[in-house]
Amino acid sequence: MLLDSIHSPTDLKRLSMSELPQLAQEIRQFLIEKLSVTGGHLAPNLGVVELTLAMHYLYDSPTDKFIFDVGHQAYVHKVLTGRMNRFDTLRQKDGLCGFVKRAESEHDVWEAGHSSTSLSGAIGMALARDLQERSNKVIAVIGDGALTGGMALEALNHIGHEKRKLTVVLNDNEMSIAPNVGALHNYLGKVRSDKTYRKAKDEFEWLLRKVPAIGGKLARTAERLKDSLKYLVVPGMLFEEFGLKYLGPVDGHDTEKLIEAFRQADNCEGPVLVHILTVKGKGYSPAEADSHKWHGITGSYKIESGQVLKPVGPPMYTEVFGNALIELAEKDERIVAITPAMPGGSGLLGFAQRFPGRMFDVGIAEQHAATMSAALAMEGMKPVYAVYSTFLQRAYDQVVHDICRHNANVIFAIDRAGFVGGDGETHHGVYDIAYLRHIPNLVLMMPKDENELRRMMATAVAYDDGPIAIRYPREQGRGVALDAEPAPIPIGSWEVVREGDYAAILAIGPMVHVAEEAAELLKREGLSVRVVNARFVKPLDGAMLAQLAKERIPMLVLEETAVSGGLGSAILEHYALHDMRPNIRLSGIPDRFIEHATIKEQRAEVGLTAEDAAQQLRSFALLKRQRQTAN
Ligand SMILES: Cc1ncc(C[n+]2csc(CCOP(=O)(O)OP(=O)(O)O)c2C)c(N)n1
Repeated sequence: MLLDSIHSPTDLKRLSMSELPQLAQEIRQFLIEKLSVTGGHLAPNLGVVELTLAMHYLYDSPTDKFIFDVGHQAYVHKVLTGRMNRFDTLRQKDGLCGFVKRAESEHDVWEAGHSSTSLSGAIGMALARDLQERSNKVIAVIGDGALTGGMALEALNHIGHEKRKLTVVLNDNEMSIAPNVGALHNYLGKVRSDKTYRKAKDEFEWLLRKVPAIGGKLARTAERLKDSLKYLVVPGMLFEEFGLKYLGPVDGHDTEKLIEAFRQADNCEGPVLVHILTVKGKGYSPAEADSHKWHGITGSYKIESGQVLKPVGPPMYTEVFGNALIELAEKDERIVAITPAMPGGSGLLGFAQRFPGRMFDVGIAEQHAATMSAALAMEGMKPVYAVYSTFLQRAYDQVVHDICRHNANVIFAIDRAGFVGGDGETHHGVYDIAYLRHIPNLVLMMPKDENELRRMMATAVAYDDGPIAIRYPREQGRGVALDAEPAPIPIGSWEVVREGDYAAILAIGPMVHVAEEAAELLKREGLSVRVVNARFVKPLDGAMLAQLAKERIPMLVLEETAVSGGLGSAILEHYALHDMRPNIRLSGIPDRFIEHATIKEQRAEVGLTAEDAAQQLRSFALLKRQRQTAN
């Protein structure tokens, strides 16, 4: 095995070019085997094996800077930079991160998780290099999906303006997670497939080589002709117009050709875009056949059959949302669904099939999706903007400026609220309460189970007074029965799910059940604890809060969200504004990033378990007894 001898890029450079295809084969086998146990981003990584080999073979990382967009396709890079023996721990607690991670290796120079940041990273590093008069290379790897993100286009615009030396590798596999969409995608398709275009390019380049020999006026005419002809026949002219030299398309599975293209790029002045064509899932037939499914696998799979082992039990919240949306849309023609490149992850594939004309995949464009939703609402539609909590961070200003300020009837379906497990710190949905609850006009709620999710969707559709958001977790439902006709819930109403007068836990989402467990633990110790499902984060249930304060009952707020700016802080503000001073403790996520692990481990890490909650209440109990004794 060649792979056994590779512990660093230096080892790779010792191989001959002709040995690289065998090494590529071994790396593929390695990834297919390792990920069959841990899960992970298999298809994107199988597609970049030769690319990553070529980069490490030719360049000198970490002096030369490799910037991977999203960072989900850096497994091969990790294999080549001494982390092969850690793949059994991929995406697990204290194990190898599923994305680029600076703490792991000096070769990881730029972290991401969210897409379309690599070109900004690349131009920033190129500028720093030039200002410090260094001569290292900067190479950004960006997929055709990530290129549709607004940030990437902003950066491209600036890169062309700055004209600094850097290489953008456009890894074109025609896929985002789902099939890529949009005009840019169509343009790349044309460049990729149009044979006459390619033939014309070859003939034209032959002609160009002849032209400089001609002198005088004729040469100037020829130059002009050259420029106008270029528009017609040079593939990638769009990028040339942006100010980048275009090279390609190059076969992204031919290491020699890739190295040749990179050498050519290095010989150019200024920024170069190398357009490479790859197959997502290359070398593993189930992944090649369905790279959407194999983009990211959460659990394990059987290598032979490609069968992915799914958890048994109740459906995920995502699925309940998707099904309920179809039911609602059958009855209400105003309903349309919007997704920024996540039709599968957001549970919208069924909706897209049932209502193809009412579903809009806008590409990786969270900001555009938000503003477009505002306009749809203002013209009488009921847009349901389905988005992961973490990616909605991108569209904060659009939510404030275009949706809430217009008081537009947009429904936000915010998936992956709370911890997300293996994707880790870049993907947790733990800030949305903090970045949404202070915006005027917005209603924000979270269900305690899948039936309440359906009721909240009915609530949202019936609500015509402005924007309304439902956040729900990345987990299976509770397995509760679903009402045939989900009834809307009065806006701002909380629910007492368990009576008790010794202390109260105010909780949302999955924490309601943690609270119930804690109450059960304490019942055995003779303490009766009330559990409140604080399902509206905004507006809060002012009447219930007043009642709780009046009773002088000690309260614990339990939420799987950043404690700073979360539900607990909203409750404290409410009491402060109403001049009430009840005894409250907050339990949520502390002020630091929480790394990859299982959701259960992440909750345990920050003290969001039933035992932790019970412990907090025991000390309340102690306090109360002390107070009683003192009185
Ligand atoms: C801002 C943001 N939105 C959505 C995602 C989810 N996401 C992760 S990878 C990906 C597709 C990227 O496609 P591409 O850049 O072509 O890379 P490929 O996986 O095909 O290699 C998407 C939509 C994200 N990471 N960041």
